[in-house]
Amino acid sequence: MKALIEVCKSDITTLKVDAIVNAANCSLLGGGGVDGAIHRAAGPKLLEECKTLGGCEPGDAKITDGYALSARYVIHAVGPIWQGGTHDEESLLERVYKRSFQLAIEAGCESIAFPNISTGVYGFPKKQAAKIAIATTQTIVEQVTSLKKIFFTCFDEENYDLYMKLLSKDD
Ligand code: AR6
Repeated sequence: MKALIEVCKSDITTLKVDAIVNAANCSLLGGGGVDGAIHRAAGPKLLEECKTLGGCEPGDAKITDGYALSARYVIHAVGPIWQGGTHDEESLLERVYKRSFQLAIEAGCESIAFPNISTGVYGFPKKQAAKIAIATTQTIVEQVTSLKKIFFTCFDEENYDLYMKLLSKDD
């Protein structure tokens, strides 16, 4: 059966899923936004493991334990910084979603929750980012049967409305 795609408006750190995705930076050593919230909720052991990973390139992701989180794993995904759209930002965003799915599938995850990667501090236009996130996810859902539930966790109203609209169009 195909995985269900759900949109929710919540703090991603509270979700009981196999993996939550973090919108991280290249250092993987924490930051603000969702990254800060995940590190606070997971506790200091998460940073200890992140220190062993040697950073991460934009468009790539790395997986760790979830420690004090309800989620078993955290997938640290480094989205592109928006630079006007001329620096391969769209394909890097697509790649970071694909790579996150790949890591989740390899780890045997059935459920995964994404934040709206790159749409905060990194300044990626929200509608464009939502379209890429949804299209990439729909391709994965067609190809992979091991995933059961995929959550788009929208923290702000604008992203929530965008995802609800874009996903209802496909019904
Ligand atoms: N749960 C779910 N979504 C959240 C939460 C939360 N607790 N907190 C914020 N968001 P951002 P980026 C949403 O800035 O743009 C960090 O400092 C937020 O509303 O966290 O990829 C990293 O270390 C927005 O829609 O990530 C990097 O340096 C989305 O998460 C940099 O920010 C992403 O916003 C990455 O920037």
